[in-house]
Order: sequence, then C-alpha cells, then structure tokens
Amino acid sequence: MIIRRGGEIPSSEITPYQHYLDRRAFMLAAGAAALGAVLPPRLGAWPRRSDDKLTPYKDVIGYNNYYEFGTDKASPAKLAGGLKTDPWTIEVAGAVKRPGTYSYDDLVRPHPAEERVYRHRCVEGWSMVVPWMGFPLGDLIRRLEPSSQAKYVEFTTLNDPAQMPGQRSNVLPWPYVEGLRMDEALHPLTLMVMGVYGKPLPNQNGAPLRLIVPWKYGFKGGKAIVRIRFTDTQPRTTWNIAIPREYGFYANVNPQVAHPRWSQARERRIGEFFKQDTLMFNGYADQVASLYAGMNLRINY
Ligand SMILES: Nc1nc2c(c(=O)[nH]1)N[C@H]1C(S)=C(S)[C@@H](COP(=O)(O)O)O[C@H]1N2
Ligand SMILES: [Mo]
Repeated sequence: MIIRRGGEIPSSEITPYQHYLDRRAFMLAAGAAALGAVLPPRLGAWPRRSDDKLTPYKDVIGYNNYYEFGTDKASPAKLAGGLKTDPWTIEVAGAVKRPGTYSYDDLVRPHPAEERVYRHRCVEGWSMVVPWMGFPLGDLIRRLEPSSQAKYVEFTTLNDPAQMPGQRSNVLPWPYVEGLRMDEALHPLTLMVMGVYGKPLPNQNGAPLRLIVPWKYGFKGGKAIVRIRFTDTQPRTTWNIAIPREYGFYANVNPQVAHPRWSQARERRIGEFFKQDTLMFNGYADQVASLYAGMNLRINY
C-alpha cells in the first residue's frame, strides 16, 4: 500500500510494538472472544451506577444512529456490512507538527486497546451501557504535536455515496463533521474507539475508527473518521449546521436544559422498561464539570 506521508512519526517515538495489541492481535483477541475466552470488562476503573448493567451486544450492534446508512435504527446493521474499512487512511491536518495521510495501522496501531465501560446517551432520550475498546484521544494528539494555534479539533467522517446509500439523500449536509475544544479532546475520558465487547467495531458502530465522548450526547461521536484537523476556530458541526436551534457545539448531557422537542430530564435504557433520571454530564460531572466552570450551559448547549 503506497501512502503519502508528511510529518511521519519517527519510529523512535513509537512505543515498542510488542507492548501493544496491534490490529492483528486484536483480531486474534476477537477470535478468542468468539471461543468463549471473553476479556473481562474493567468495570471497576470507571464510575458506574449499581443499575448500569451492560446493554446486550445484540442491541449495541442492532439499534444504531448512522444516517449515512438510513435514518431508522435498524438500517445501519442491515446496510453497513459491505463498507470497505481496510485499507483505511486518516488525514491529519491544520495546526499540527506532524500533518499527513496516515494508514490506519500507522495512526492507530501504536496505541494499546483498553476496555472502557461507558454510559452512552442519545439526545433522542435512549441510552446504553457499552464496553468500548479504544485508547485516549489525548495519547494520539500528543503524538501528533499540535501547535499553540490548535484550540479545537475537527473530525470529518467518510463521504462516499457509492458505499453509503444515505448520502444519496440530503437529510444531512455531508460529510458528517464533529469537533471538540482542545481541553475536551485531551480529557482522559475521551476515547478513539476501534472495538466493542472485545471484538473489532462492527461497521454500523463506526468501523474502523470512531470517537466516543461519554459526557456528551452521542452525536458528538463521529463514525468512520477519515480526517483530524487542528484549528484555532470552533469548527462547524453537522447537526449544528442542520438545525442550529436544537444542536449546539457543546452538546453536554444536561438534564436541566431541554432540547426543543425532547425533555432531557429522563432516559430509557435500551432493553429496560422504566425510564430513569439522566445525570448531569451523563454521570461524569466529577471528572468534567471543571472544563465548563463559569460557562452558561443554557447558552452553550
Ligand atoms: N458518521 C456518523 N456518525 C455518527 C452518526 C451519524 O449519523 N453519522 N450518528 C451519531 C449519533 S446521533 C449517535 S447517538 C451515535 C450512535 O452510536 P451507536 O450507533 O454506536 O450507538 O453515533 C453518532 N455518530
Ligand atoms: Mo444520537
């Protein structure tokens, strides 16, 4: 595979290969999981409520939002299977010392995959508890060395109407773009995700690479990322462009600020009957509230 690479990361800066699960090892781990040797989720490491039972795998991979494959929850699982995710390249651009076009293996492989069980809350009012496999986005950002101009990070996802039937309609402006403030991107809870339930990420969940920001509504977590751009100005984001009154840049889970069409005070866990109260910052307030000290979260929704 020939890939143009500017700003290549010197091999001396890549932590030794054998310390990490590379993509192949990850596949082997998935094979082991299929044989019953499922990796135990590291439940203790991250805050969970006693009622945070893992959402069944079939729901995590069968009830999805991915408008590139249709607007209903079942379409992504039916239509995304054929998406070609290997080879995959990711462009790194903007205010950064190591811009260039990286292969998935060069960008992702040096980072160890770890399991994180996170609450996952959609602005539509449903939620899940998901054992993601990934690594902190901050580890990647530090390796790429953004310049002092970099105040925000923008994530652009795949634009390929030939493979993505939903992109043949203009239900959203394509490609799907999301962004974070640099301190949000560097927060240790923010994850680049390549797997779920100990297996490689199914296409409908955003293979081969997607973002997860657990204290924000799910739409911040772009699927099938192809470009990471560092910038000094707040990026325009897809849902904010589409319906600015309903979707802001911050999109922090906030039970006190209603979406114009849906109260955010309560949520329904997929697979459960009764609703439960939504927690400020999706239950991660002790770790992230300080990022927003002094900000009016009603204005910055
Ligand atoms: N590229 C892309 N990423 C996307 C979306 C999308 O339509 N396209 N939907 C978002 C929304 S609204 C949610 S709630 C989550 C759902 O992630 P899941 O299907 O893995 O639960 O993906 C987000 N990422
Ligand atoms: Mo969502």
